[in-house]
Amino acid sequence: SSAAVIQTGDTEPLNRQVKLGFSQLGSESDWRLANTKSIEEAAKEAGIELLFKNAEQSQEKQFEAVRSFIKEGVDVIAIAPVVETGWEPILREVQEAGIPLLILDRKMELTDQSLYVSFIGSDFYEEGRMAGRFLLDKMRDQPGEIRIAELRGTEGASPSIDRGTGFRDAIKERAELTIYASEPADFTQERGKEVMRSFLQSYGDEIDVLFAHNDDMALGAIEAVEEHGLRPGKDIIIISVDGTRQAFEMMVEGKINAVVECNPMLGPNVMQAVLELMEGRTLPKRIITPERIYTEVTAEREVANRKY
Ligand code: GZL
Repeated sequence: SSAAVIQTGDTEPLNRQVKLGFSQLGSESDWRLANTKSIEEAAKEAGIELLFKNAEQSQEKQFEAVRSFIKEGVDVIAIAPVVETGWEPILREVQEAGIPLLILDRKMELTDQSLYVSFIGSDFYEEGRMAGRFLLDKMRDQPGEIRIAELRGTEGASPSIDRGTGFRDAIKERAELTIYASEPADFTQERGKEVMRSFLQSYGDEIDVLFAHNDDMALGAIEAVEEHGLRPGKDIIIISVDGTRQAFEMMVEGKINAVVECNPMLGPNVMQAVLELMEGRTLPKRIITPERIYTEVTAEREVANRKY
């Protein structure tokens, strides 16, 4: 692939391939697989050499990956952090090595904002709020208490924290909407099924709504609901996040009632940021992809457009 010839800060054009080290957090969901694919394809497209390491949910492995990128002498490092905390020490090593850092997808809890150049990802709080506002509308004509079960994502990950907070802030508007059960299910289909099965065994037919922090857990939960002899999307209203093709297919079948989009296709934004960094340009601190909610009403029209 052609090297990306970049005008660096000084006059000399950089006539070697730009090297990006990317620490990906895992491969737990369809969203994550699409995210990895988007980064790999966009790097190829941009003529950027991608050093890719998958940490399979281990923050320690992410630290090791970052140290290997520093040793390798990459031009830019990008990290999709599995959880929000514990990042300052390794980011200081990156800063001392003089390598610019991009934070992708999930956020880090940092006291020193100079440790990274830009965050490129979604507004998870807004995603949670959109889910909560949909539920307020959906249940407007249903009087009495509405019992909600929640499948949270990876404990300590910003999408889990912020989607939960945004959802709770939105449903505060109606006291009868209560979170009856809430457990982490790690963003995977398998854990979503197991935890939903345990909810149904404990609370049986008292659950009115399921809020799943991602589609993979929602798909697992649908299996558990059907095994329990109930109709997903009817006996239990189901709201999910990501917007994968499978979730849209479930909406067309009436088994999921609404899906909040969370766009995994960060690749083009990331490579644009890398090339601009190499030209010595300054970047915005936050680069957020616009997102919206889709419901069972619009699913039919939209399903064919889904790219992940
Ligand atoms: C959100 C991303 C989440 C997705 C899940 O940006 O971090 O992680 O919602 C994925 O599907 O596992």
